[in-house]
Amino acid sequence: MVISSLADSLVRGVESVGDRVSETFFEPVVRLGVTGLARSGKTVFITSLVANLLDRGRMPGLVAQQEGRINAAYLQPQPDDTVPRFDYESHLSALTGPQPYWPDSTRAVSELRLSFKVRPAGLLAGLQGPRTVHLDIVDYPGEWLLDLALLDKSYDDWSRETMERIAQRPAAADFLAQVKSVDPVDPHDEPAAQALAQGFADYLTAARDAGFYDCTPGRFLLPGDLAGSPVLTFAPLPVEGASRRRSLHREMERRFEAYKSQVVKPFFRDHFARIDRQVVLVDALGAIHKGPQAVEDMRRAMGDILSAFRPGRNAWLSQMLLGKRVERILFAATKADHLHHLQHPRLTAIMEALTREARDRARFAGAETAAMSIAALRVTTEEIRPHNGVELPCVRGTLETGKQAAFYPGELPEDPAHLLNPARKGADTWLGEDYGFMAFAPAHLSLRPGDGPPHIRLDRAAQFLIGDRL
Ligand SMILES: Nc1nc2c(ncn2[C@@H]2O[C@H](COP(=O)(O)OP(=O)(O)OP(=O)(O)O)[C@@H](O)[C@H]2O)c(=O)[nH]1
Ligand SMILES: [Mg+2]
Repeated sequence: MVISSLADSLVRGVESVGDRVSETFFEPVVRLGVTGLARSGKTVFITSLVANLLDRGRMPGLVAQQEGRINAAYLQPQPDDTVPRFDYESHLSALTGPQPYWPDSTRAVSELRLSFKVRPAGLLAGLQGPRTVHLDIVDYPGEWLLDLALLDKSYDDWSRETMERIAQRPAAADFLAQVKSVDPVDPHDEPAAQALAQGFADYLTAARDAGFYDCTPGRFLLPGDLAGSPVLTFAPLPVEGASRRRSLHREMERRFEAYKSQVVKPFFRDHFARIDRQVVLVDALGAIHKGPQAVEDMRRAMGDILSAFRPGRNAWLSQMLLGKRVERILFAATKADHLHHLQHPRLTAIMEALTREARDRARFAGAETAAMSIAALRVTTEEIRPHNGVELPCVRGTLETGKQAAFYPGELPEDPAHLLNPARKGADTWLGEDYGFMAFAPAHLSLRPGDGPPHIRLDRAAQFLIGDRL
């Protein structure tokens, strides 16, 4: 334990020296982490952000662009040879091709380097030539951050807590029956272990589909190339009294520990620890549409996710970070093009309230935070439609079927407490108001030269995240 933490800090130490050396050559690197829970909009966000940074016609809110100081932006080979490259070209052609469609789910970490040639601002403007700034964008699933909490837990604590939490969930019934049918102190038997792990993974998948966000260990849902390996072949298995050597319980415990040291820690060490700026994408509208329980569950998951940004929360992580911290965190409610802009301030207020606790702590820890409502790819237009004598602010877009439809999603409350309080109190449905959600397809685009894809406030998001470094 001591040796491995020591080695971790050494690696970070060496890396920071490397970072500093490249900074002295005036090529600063900004590492931007993009995360969020499944389907929150990470892939679309990165694709549209990069496209709009390459062709900046729709980025007036980015100050360096407004001041005409960005001479060029171009994609470059990324610095990390073992991380998959973010497949920008395929995702962009999905979104902007002749028959546009939403990109497939991506279930692993990936990276892309975008470099800028910028002229300095202010007093230095006339004295220095253009300099190069590298932006490394790292896409990773928010579920992986939830795993940080596992590091502090023993296998038995984790098993007990998990079983308590899922005891009443219909989606867990099969798995709970399965656990009852095995004796944890029986000798380890691989098929039995595999069946339990599969049962647990099936429960997690069903729970996520039912709108629960507390679905850890994160890699069970997103196994990637770890699928089928022993680090993912375990499940919670509470034991009464002492565990025996070579028992099923003992082997599960060993694998849980392996998951922590060989899956969770490397992610935090190799990716998380190096992030300077972070955007956390939240599909708040999707949760509101699913109902109060989904909103409450999302609020809690956000709190857990964000505790990773609170130095000191975890001893191992603080030691590895060596005082380095994320400098800015943006909480962005995505897919705001489902709402008429008149409702955007309300969505932002809900976003702020959803993450209030967590943001207060992050701010306390020295990071600057902001909340925004954005659409990385705007696929709707706005219109006001009369309905029963009132004018409803609607949005119009193309459905998956190719048909056009106008849609009124319901009126979000001015005071976010009207949503968050019933959610906190365990209400089953929203009183009085129904919040609809319509799946619009991306529209066929014909872009003017120099323009990126249409968006809402992506330029302001970019300004907050990286504007000061350009
Ligand atoms: N209208 C609208 N829909 C969006 C936008 N961004 C994302 N979506 C919708 O949200 C879905 C998920 O977006 P992705 O970018 O694939 O989300 P992700 O977080 O990468 O998802 P995973 O890779 O599955 O974790 C898309 O398929 C779209 O249906 C947006 O800006 N506007
Ligand atoms: Mg994705």
